[in-house]
Amino acid sequence: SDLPASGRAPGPAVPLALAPIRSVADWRDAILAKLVYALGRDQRTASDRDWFEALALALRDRVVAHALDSDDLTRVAGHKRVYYLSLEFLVGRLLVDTLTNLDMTGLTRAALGELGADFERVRAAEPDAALGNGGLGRLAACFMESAASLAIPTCGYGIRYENGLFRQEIRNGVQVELPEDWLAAGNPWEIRRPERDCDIGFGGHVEQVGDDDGATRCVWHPAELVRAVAHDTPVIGWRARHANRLRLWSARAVAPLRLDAFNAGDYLGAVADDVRARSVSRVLYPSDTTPAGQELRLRQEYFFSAASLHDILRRHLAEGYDLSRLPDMAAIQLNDTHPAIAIAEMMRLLVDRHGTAWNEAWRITCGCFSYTNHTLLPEALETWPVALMERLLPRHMQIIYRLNADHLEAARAKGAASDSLQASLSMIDETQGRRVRMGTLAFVGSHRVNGVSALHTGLMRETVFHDLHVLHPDRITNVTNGITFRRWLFEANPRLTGLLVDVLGDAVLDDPSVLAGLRGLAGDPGLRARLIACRRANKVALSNLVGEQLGIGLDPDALFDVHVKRLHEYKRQLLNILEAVSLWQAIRARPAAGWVPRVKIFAGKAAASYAQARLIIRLINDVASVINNDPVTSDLLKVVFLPNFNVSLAEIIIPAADLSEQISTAGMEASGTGNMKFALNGALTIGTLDGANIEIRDHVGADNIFIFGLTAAEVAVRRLDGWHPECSIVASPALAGAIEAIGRGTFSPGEDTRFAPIVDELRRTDRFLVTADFDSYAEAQRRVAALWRDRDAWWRAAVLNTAGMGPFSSDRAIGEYAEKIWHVTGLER
Ligand code: GLS
Repeated sequence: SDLPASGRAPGPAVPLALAPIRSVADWRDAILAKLVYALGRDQRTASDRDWFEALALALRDRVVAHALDSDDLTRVAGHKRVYYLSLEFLVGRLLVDTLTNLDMTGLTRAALGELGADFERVRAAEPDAALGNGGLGRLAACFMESAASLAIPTCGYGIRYENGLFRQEIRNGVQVELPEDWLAAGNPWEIRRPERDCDIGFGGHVEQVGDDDGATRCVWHPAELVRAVAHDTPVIGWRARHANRLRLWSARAVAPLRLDAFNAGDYLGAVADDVRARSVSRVLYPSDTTPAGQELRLRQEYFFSAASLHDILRRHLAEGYDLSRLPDMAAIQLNDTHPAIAIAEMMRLLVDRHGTAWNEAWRITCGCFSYTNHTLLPEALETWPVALMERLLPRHMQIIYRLNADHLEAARAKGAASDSLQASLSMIDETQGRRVRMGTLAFVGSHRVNGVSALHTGLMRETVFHDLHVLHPDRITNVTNGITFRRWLFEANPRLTGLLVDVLGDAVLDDPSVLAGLRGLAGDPGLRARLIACRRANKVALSNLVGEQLGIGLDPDALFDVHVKRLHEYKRQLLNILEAVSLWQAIRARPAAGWVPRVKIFAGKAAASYAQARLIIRLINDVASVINNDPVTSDLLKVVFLPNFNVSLAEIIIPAADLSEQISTAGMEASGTGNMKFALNGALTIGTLDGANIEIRDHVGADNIFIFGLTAAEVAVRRLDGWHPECSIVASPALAGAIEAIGRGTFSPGEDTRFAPIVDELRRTDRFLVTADFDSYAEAQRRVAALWRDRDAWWRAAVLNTAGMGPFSSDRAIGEYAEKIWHVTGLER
């Protein structure tokens, strides 16, 4: 038959595709209709938020039409789909993203103008969706946008947290965490999909039942069910080529109200089940920290993994395919180990529910799954206590035992038979109580496992996954991270984008490799003058924000030296602030020595329970208040800590940066993606040979980046050879002076022990080798200052940075996943 497996005739996909908007008046009327008829508001009294909502609804109509169309084409073509399972999607605002990709920004400015609304204020009225912690979550959001832009049929699956990452305030220098209620006024982008809801079990017991043919199978009887409630956000690709969806699950009780209890006057008891169920999607778990709230976290992981797999199998079967064909039709990417339990769930569904034979089920599972590792930090490698797993997911624990037995048997057959090798390869860690190693489960159940930069992938093979790698030498592969240029260049930096289009033509908007054409213009004085003007305007905008928020006046002609990311000791904000203290001391000693005026800008959140990181935030703020008020240095050095770092703030800060701080202890930052955003926008990097910094150096040229410090190999040696931080401190008067000032209470008058935990860590253990790298870092900062004085040389380097960043587009990264891991292509129209 000519009919595809779906049984549907190919044809014009969506009868409801909307007619293109041809005029400002059309678009104005469409927005106004939403304001009046969907929201019930009056144009004369509408707030910025009302206009945002009306505009988002009008845009959503258009995006949804594309999504339905893309869906239909995918189904009719029998095209493979990608499923991206991620506990985090750090989406940020969607308005400008959508306008950019639909090419409707100019039209919208004009239409809102006719309606008496201000585009910039309407844009700012959108809450920033912070359903993630940092790089890992933002990568997932960039990947969703790139997959849509490349027309790769993809569905992202995650949790619709009611409260995303906390809102940070700084009070008297101290981080205060407040809930971020981004959904308080509703979310116009999303669409409820009640027909996709499903119930997810927890706890209970497993029963063996005999089949007619004498075989037995297992039936799990959960003690508790939680309903997974589906919400879709359409994701439109560049130039509206294709649209995908992000399906986020929220949790509620299957029976949200016990009417008998309510009628008896027990109002709390009547909703207790619902409150308990809803806690599963209440808050984003602070993953950058130590184990706490363990059970809730495991519940979250299983909840969204199981709901997503249920949805994937439902779609596959509804389209008329046999389960044996699942690997041809579905690529399931595990974004870190958080969804790794999906591997056991897939086996359960296939074997227990669909009666698939064990070995065939395993073939299907491994054929579908692949896993990305995002960190080698031991505290971040997930393991779950066996006892907890047995209680919460009894059938999954049985499945893991059997998978582990098969896996260890296969290892033995390949010669990995010694007790120590078997213990290291096992899915069960017996060294600290019995715990399930989710990384091992993910590795064994995937046909491909990838790291996120060349260095990181190499370290995976050599360290954490060494023994598994020997067993499966072809499994680990590298896909260096990328960023979407639509958001991080076109939207965040329209000035630079306009300039690039003038110089390189429109092609630069579609093909990042065109950026390389800038290399030939690196010495061009005309280009340089325009770049300087554009950077200066961005710096003025950031200075205005700093003035409004903190009351600190900045000189936009100073060097803006920027360190923004999560607060973590390995990211070494401490190294930066120590150098700032030492610089301040040096300027005070010789104020007239021709210093380059500098503004050190910090932003980032610390996990609430991470005391040392919180103390580093305090130190930065306390140093800032002393330095910023010192009349001797105030024209030459300022320190700024901008509160509540999020995607939207990053979009303002990054285009205004001259210098990008990427100074993690080598071997610890898996890739970094902030490093890419800054370099693309023409900031020069000061950084260690860590993560993707190495590849950035290779692409922008070693002369155009300030590399310093120990290499990953040298760090490993240092840690083994009994090095003591006191040796580095004694050898460096500048470092000793800075630590001494902090320890003496220079920045904490009346409380000289405030920073004792920091000073003690530096003097006694210094696990992140801050003291070992200090002199090298300070020397690199002097190279920075020297280059800054040579304006031609600085701007030449800046041009070469932007010119070299084409390969760091997330389109390239997604293209590699598609080819090497997912075996899928873009959908042809
Ligand atoms: C992270 C790494 O720490 C980053 O280096 C990396 O860029 C990011 C995306 O791959 O993943 N891992 C993690 O747990 N959080 C991250 O940001």
